[in-house]
Amino acid sequence: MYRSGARSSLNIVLLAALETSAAQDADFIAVSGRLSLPAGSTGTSFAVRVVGDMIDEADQTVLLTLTTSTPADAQVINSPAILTIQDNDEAGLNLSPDAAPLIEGETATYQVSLNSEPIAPVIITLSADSQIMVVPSTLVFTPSTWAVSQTVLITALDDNVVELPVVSTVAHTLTSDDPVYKAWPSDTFQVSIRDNDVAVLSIDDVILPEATAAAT
Ligand SMILES: [Ca+2]
Ligand SMILES: [Ca+2]
Ligand SMILES: [Ca+2]
Ligand SMILES: [Ca+2]
Repeated sequence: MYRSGARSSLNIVLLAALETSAAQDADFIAVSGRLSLPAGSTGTSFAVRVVGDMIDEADQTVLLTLTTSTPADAQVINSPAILTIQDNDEAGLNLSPDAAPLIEGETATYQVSLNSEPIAPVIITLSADSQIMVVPSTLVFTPSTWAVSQTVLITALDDNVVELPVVSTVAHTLTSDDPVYKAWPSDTFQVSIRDNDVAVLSIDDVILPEATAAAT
């Protein structure tokens, strides 16, 4: 904006226009009021408060509109201006720890939580191969419990088969109506399993008669 008169007084009105993706009060605090632009000044400022959240979302925009109370005294240009609210949240699955070494028969636990607030419940289905038992098989995180860690118990199954060390995985498959978590790829917990079985070889006692010399 610029001033052309000896003294101007501008009304400032903040609008959330149709193309705006931000929501008043949830994403920003609307502001309106009167700014004075005294003679000799080249500019002034006003503050817009942006509301922080924990939701991973696209950047959002708000249109800032200036109007003058005395149109003949000043001309407003570049209105509306676009305020872009940059998102600073990142969705993700937290596995802590994300791997464990186990000997057959041993158990371990790890913690699971989400890294950002979902807008719908997130259901995580856990699945493992035949070397591991995992409990529970399902975890549910809601918009109010997403940050509260849940515990998973894993057991390396104890068989009687002599095996080489193997790396098994617990897969975490997400389903949700939340657009970010809905498309989230499966994360895995890795388990390095060592065998506890020993190969046993035995040889039986044997009785053999002396070899008989052939008569001549
Ligand atoms: Ca945030
Ligand atoms: Ca956010
Ligand atoms: Ca075993
Ligand atoms: Ca075994």
